[in-house]
Amino acid sequence: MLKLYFSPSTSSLATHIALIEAGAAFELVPRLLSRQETRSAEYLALNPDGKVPALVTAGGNVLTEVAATLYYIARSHPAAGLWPEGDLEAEAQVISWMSFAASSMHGSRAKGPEAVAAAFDVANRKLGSREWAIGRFTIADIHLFRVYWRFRPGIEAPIGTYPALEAHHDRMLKRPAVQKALEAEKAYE
Ligand SMILES: N[C@@H](CCC(=O)N[C@@H](CS)C(=O)NCC(=O)O)C(=O)O
Repeated sequence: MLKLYFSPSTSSLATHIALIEAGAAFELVPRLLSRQETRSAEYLALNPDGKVPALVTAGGNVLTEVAATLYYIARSHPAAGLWPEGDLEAEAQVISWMSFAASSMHGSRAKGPEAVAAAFDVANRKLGSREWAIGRFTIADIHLFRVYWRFRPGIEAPIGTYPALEAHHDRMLKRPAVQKALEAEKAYE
């Protein structure tokens, strides 16, 4: 069984959502940031970077970085259709979106609210009129949603500033897997 080391409402939420979307069998292992549990010797032995998520795969390997965990889950559960297998252009677009979410979007927080707003503006324009990041639902949407959902309350922008992102966010919140993951993580806050 897959094992997800997580802390509620953090980057690991994306992996948690993907596991549920995929219908994977998994165990949740809390390592709370609020208690600095990711800084323990035990956790650092698992992930020297001291960050969540960390996913223990079916092969017993520890996988870190949101994008890698989402890729692993999507590819190991093909029936869920979270990865556009065999469509090279679409596969590359998913990687492009996840790289953007992990670097430009997630990385913007350390630079302050103006940088977050600038990254949101780019994401909003990239998304445009599409319902999902690459046109159909994939792991790119899970990654994009998690970063926007978490960082949006930290910036002062009236409703309507990022219409495409806001609509994407609302669409994601309607997904049972997203609701289930958010509900499950509440118990650890
Ligand atoms: N690049 C990493 C970022 C993961 C990350 O920043 N995780 C944060 C929570 S959102 C964390 O565990 N921080 C703990 C720390 O820095 O001590 C990824 O994509 O997984």
